[in-house]
Amino acid sequence: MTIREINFDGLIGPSHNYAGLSLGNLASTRHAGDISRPREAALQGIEKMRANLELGLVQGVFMPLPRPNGGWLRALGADYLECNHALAANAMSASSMWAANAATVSPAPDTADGRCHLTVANLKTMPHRSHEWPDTLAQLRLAFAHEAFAVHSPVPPVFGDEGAANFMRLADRHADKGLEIFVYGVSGGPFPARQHIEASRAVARLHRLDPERVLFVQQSDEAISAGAFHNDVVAVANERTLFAHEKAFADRDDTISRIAERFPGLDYVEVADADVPLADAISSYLFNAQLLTLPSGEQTLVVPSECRETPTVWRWLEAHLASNGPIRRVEVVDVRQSMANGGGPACLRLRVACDPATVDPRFLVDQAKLDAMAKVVARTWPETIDAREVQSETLVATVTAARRAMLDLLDLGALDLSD
Ligand code: SUG
Repeated sequence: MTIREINFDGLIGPSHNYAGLSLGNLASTRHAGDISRPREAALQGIEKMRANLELGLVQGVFMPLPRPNGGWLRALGADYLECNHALAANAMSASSMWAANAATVSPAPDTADGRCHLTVANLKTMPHRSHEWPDTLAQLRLAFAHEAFAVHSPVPPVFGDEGAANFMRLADRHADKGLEIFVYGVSGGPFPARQHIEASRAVARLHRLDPERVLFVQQSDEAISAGAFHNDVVAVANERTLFAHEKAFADRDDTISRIAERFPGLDYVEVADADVPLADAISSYLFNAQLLTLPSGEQTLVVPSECRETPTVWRWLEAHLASNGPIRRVEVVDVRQSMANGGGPACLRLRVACDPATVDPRFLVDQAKLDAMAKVVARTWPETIDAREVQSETLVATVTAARRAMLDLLDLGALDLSD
């Protein structure tokens, strides 16, 4: 068995729009009511997948979920075209594109039964995200049907769970036994703390992790209040490297020493607030980057273009590269359409370290498949959506047909069960 890290990107769905649904996510609030460009958004996401393939990495994809979510509205006794606008916006959101929130993943080397465990996130804090999980679960059960995986239902929605966005794993190599770090929030000042420690503990139990190789660490209230609604907005880990902002964790010194004690090989790269103020880190999404190990063994950081436009951030990156630090390269990707809703390169992907041969091949991509997907997007995804006018029969028909065309292309009609 050859374990490799696979990044599964959520294909940006045809209903992508700016409804301003996420309190505490500053970009979502700032862009509420803007006109979105779903076609351009999805093509940007596809280009990001292409760039990862070009780096010699294995790349996967998840399909957009059925929108509007008619089943969810029916359970609320509502009809999409007639219900109030807020409900309709929640039913139409394309938020499953942010696949880092799909599930928490514990690779096989970490678990007692040697299987790779995935627990779907309940996403209960935000109404528009709380109804993603049944369709996400169906998709994960299909993609990871092999006996090498155990796919769990979400933890009960008394405790909020936002999946891998609040989770980090340290290991010498992806294929080695790792230290799994669950990051929870307690308070976010005016904003909700979305990840509850009890949800994280439940996931660790369900995944049959060795308690000696698990840590629960608290996100700083200051970071959440400043707009870091998920930990992956202020920290990212890859193999031995932990790359974080000075203000990412509550009680920084204690947190870092607990991590270093459990994982002595730690390579900690910290960005001081004096060099990159928290506000710049959050607006540029410096830490919402993909920190990837290339086939050469070197690490590259895939950052959004906003990093190049933020002088403190770009200066820091140039200085780090010149200093021979653990990040050897920086790649810049344009995911502006997703960024305007608070979703950077790391939000758009779920990392699963596993043997690619055990994954349903329909969920793996190569350049030819991406070419074909881009053609379907260009032909069927709406060019623009005005979030104030989503209750339109024509839009529903367009969005439904576009998703169906993509499922047909990838032979994934099995995902078209709900409406
Ligand atoms: O949950 N935005 C998402 C962004 C998720 C980012 N994911 C990670 N950090 N891993 C959220 O806040 C905005 C939707 C809107 O306003 O229309 C939204 O849901």
